Amino acid sequence: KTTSNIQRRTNSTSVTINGASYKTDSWLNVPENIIEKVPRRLHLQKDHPVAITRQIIESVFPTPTYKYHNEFNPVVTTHQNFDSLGFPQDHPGRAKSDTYYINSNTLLRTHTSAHQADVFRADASEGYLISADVYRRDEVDRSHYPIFHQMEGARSWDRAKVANGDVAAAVLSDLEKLPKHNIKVQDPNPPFHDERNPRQAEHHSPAEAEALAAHLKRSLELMVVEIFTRAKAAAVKADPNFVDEPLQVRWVEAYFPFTSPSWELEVYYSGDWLEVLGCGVVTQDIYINAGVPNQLGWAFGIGLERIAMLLFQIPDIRLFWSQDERFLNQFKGVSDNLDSLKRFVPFSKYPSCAKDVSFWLKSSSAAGGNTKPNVHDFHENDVMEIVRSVAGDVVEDVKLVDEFTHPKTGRRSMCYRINYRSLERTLTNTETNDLHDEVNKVLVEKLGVEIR
Ligand code: FA5
Ligand code: MG
Repeated sequence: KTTSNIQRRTNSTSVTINGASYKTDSWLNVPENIIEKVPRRLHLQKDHPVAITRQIIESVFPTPTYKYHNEFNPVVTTHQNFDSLGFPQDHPGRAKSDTYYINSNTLLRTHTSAHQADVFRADASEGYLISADVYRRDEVDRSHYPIFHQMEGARSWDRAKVANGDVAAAVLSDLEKLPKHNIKVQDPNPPFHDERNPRQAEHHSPAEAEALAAHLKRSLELMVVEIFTRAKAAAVKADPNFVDEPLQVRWVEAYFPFTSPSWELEVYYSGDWLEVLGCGVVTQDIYINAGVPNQLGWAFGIGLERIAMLLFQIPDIRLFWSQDERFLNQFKGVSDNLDSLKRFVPFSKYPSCAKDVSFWLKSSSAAGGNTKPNVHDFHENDVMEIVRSVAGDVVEDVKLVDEFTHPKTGRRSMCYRINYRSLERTLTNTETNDLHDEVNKVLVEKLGVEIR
């Protein structure tokens, strides 16, 4: 059981998103509170920190080499989001517990990579940036929200167009034209591990793969330098005595079905390594299937909120959705003058109120026969979504605080702690109690649990 019908009229057979109507079926699991937010498109709202972050990254990947696509429809097919990128049929990302489906083959994109193949096919240009809202069922805390924004970038070279067909030389010559930087970079040594993160030997010579990787890494390092230079300028404006630690980045091997080799870029930030993006050399089958087999290149995907939180020192991801002037006014004018960027000054923090809910899970084969009390058809993301659907943006986080299985009956019990706190005002006791009662009620209705 998933919580597919939260706050939805049970007889509806279609949903309307951005003015278009889509047929639904039993796969529908997008709650109303998500559908309502689809038209917001924060990456396009002038002076919004997500849009400002997009503009700063765009400035590092200039036109005409890179074309910008910022208005792609968030409703895509399972083919676009998964199949075209080589996701195996049993990949966990396809599960209803992780992804918002409208029907069995239509969903809200989980990443901007959903548009990769289409853009390669439609327009054999040198490069692109795609910025867009993306949707994932996930945990609830200050850095996770079911809608966030990504930017995807790619740079391709065409064998038929480069001098002497020598792609490696062309890529290295483009690399020479990029600015240099002097930050500290840690890279895997040796740089390639073909046994676990292979170059595509059937399609690319080692020299080509090395040149593409070098161009990719320098391009993305330059982006991080730009962001952190602006973050530092904002910090100095807030405190003239601000002293920063020298910027350090590292490349970590990663896996994506649509790139090989693949890496993640991490930045050392207030005592910890923070993952900021995923990237790699584009799997050649994607170009081949898109009808541009002569092209080869690299791609990356970055989370815009994660960067914006660093840049502006925004402490809670819910703030991006705030319509409160005390939030929005702080960024006025920055879209037209990126140098005027300042740190966010938090307005007063309102009190929080933590409440626990404990319940017994339902055993899954209730209807007759073969009861297996230890098998539970339960996914934590369902709890997260019920809390978000009932209480909206006044939930700060939801954490599992206790879990046990009864030794005799085999029944499983869970206890979650829900932290209620508005970013905009003080909640009354009655209001918090009412919300919590409603959460309890909906947990029982939708998940069939028994409150303890
Ligand atoms: C992807 O989504 C890949 N499509 C990225 C990619 C593109 C790889 C092109 C290769 C080529 P991933 O799920 O790791 O990968 O997300 C990419 C980035 O999005 C992360 O590095 C992070 O910055 C951001 N991100 C991911 N999940 C969240 C989240 N729940 N909240 C905020 N930001 C997130
Ligand atoms: Mg990742």
